[in-house]
Amino acid sequence: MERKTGLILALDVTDRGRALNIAKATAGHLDAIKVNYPLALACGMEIVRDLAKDAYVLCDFKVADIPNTNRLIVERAIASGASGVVCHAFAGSDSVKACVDAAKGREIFVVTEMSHPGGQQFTGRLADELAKVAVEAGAKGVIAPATRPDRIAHIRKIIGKLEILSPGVGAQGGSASDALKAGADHIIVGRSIYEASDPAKVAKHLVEEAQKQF
Ligand code: OMP
Repeated sequence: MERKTGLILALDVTDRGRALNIAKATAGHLDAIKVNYPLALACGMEIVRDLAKDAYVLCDFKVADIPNTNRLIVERAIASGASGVVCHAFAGSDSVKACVDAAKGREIFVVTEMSHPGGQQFTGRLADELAKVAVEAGAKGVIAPATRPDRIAHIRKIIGKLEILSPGVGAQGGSASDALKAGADHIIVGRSIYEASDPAKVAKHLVEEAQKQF
């Protein structure tokens, strides 16, 4: 994922018109739009097709199944226009490898430690191993928590030059500058942008904050 602004919008709304309006209003401030289940289940994969005409779409389906099912899911996301897909590593190296192979040059990002409090319960304990699986499977990058910048710095040591996408800025309490200073390449922001009365203004401010760290 090319870094121009450092900002990925998590478009977790469930109304097609609202999603397209927010995407259009914020477009100039974004490196990518992340589509998770709420939007895809509400609007179908047609929304990925539409957004992908003008943007890098990251399908955050947190793929975590046996290799064959993972392959089928990633193939469907790519066929709908996704440029990247998020998967979990706890299903094992073979399952992550199946995602990388199915992506055929598109990008796979692997979740390490999750950003919410419960992320420390299991994923935090296994984060080193999950990050190693990402490296060994040939993933493009990992997801690491803006809510715990020290963990971003720690995971950076394990993954070397792989990309770090970091959620948890704003609504979950993390800060854009702390995450980027700790080694994140992009921040992922949802509610702070899409619940704002002026999403473009918030996105612009976040990008200004981010650019100071580049
Ligand atoms: P906000 O908390 O509204 O900014 O949204 C954060 C987005 O990042 C949501 O789409 C989450 O599903 C996603 N996310 C996390 O919040 N924490 C994680 O550990 C991983 C993800 C993710 O994989 O994107």
